[in-house]
Amino acid sequence: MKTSISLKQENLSRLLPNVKTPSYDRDKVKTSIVHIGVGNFHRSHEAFYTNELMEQSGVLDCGICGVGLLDHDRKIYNILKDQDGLYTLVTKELDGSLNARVIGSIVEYIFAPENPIAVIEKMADPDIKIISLTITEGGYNLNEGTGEFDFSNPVIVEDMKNPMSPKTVFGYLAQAMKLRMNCNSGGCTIQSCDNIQGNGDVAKKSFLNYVQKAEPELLPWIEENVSFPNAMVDRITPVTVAEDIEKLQEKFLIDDQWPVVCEPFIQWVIEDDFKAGRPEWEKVGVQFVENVVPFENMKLRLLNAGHSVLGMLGALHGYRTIDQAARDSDFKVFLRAFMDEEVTPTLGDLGDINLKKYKNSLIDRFRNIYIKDLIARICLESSAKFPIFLLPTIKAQLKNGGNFARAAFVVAAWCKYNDGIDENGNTYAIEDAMSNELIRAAALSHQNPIRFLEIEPVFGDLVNNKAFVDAFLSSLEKLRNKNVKDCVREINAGFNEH
Ligand code: CS2
Repeated sequence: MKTSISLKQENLSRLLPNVKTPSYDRDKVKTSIVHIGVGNFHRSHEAFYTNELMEQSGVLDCGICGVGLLDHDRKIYNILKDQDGLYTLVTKELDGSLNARVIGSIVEYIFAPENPIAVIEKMADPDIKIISLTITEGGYNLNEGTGEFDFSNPVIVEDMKNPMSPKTVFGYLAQAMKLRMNCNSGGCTIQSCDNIQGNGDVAKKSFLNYVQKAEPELLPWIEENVSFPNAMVDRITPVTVAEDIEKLQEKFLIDDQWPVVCEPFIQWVIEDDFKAGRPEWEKVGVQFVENVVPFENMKLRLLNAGHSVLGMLGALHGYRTIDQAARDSDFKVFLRAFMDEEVTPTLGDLGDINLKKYKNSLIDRFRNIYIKDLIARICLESSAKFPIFLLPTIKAQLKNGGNFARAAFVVAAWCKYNDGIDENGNTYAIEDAMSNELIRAAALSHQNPIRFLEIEPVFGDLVNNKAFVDAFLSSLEKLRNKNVKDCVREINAGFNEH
């Protein structure tokens, strides 16, 4: 048996010919992007596009310096250090074939808890033109109900007290912007890569709120010198499991401690508003547009909410992966009707986009049996996801007098999900920053169902909307008396697939 080769710069030339490796000289790469949150998604998306750009254009001034702010980032820090910043990206095609390529665009990494000053100085370096973020939907520290920045968050309180040893992204950005201003490093772009409606606007709002209290004298400089483009980001990137690591060893003879696997599909649509220039990502398929809103709405309300639909229904039924739920004919009909009848009317004018084709492609992507996207991944942090993915559809449909029965049913399914037990009696953990509140509200809802909608940071004032409350209550009652499949079949009855 052939032995596998450790992924390292010096070993790249020994890898099998079917593995694509960076052909550009990584020693010549100049860093101009700092990225906070080097998770799987960053590695399958921005780092991938940037690798492709350097590969195709030979222009090497857009290297990435990764930054980890959280203790759990120590793992990726150690691995990337060990592997010279290299990792393998494996795309799983619809026919089950695998493509492996080694990504070389991350050329530096700083682990912030070990060296906060180095992070601040790096972000303030005049060569850095973009600070990009994947800090998750919940990472922007806004209360969904009130829309206000949460200054009571203990880590924010700490950052305000100890500005030079920050813990949060806001504390770091504030100090970095201060240094940029004082050293005349020039403006830059803060680019959110999270799945949020108006992610640039949200990043701006959160950051300026923080700065207004923490470093108010900085505000005019930031207003003038920093841009926050909105963007839609897309690539389904599941959690890496042990089997992925083993497959890579067997099939490609690569020993990679943390490869990334993902679907072949990729999309990035960005508002072209970069204060200090940007890589020519359009050369590798990134779309630059004036208005990203239609793309965002379409993706968040169809793909991400579609995931939540399959995730919640699938979890109650006892499925483990999204493809299982998407291949269930009852859930499939439910999902399609949700997309067509409830989401589509809220999307407005989408210009040239062929929506029917987009929806069909989503169903195919969800059904990819090789991706094995865990339902547990989809359901985690739902308290941050529902307000972005699903509730806007309900609110828009309430406003327009449209149908939202299926969306309300999914909210009720989420309530039941928080009981932590599926219909086969298997228990699971509720992984959510608000898990205590969710579990408690779900428990109370057995006596008093409306208690779940009283979680104000999630639902805001939806609890006062009679039509929505009625739809939620009747759905929850059904779900507590019948299994989810029977409920779904009942809802599906009468709907003809287009
Ligand atoms: C998923 C997303 O987290 C979720 O619930 O819907 O991570 C999704 O896979 C990506 O946004 C795809 O681009």
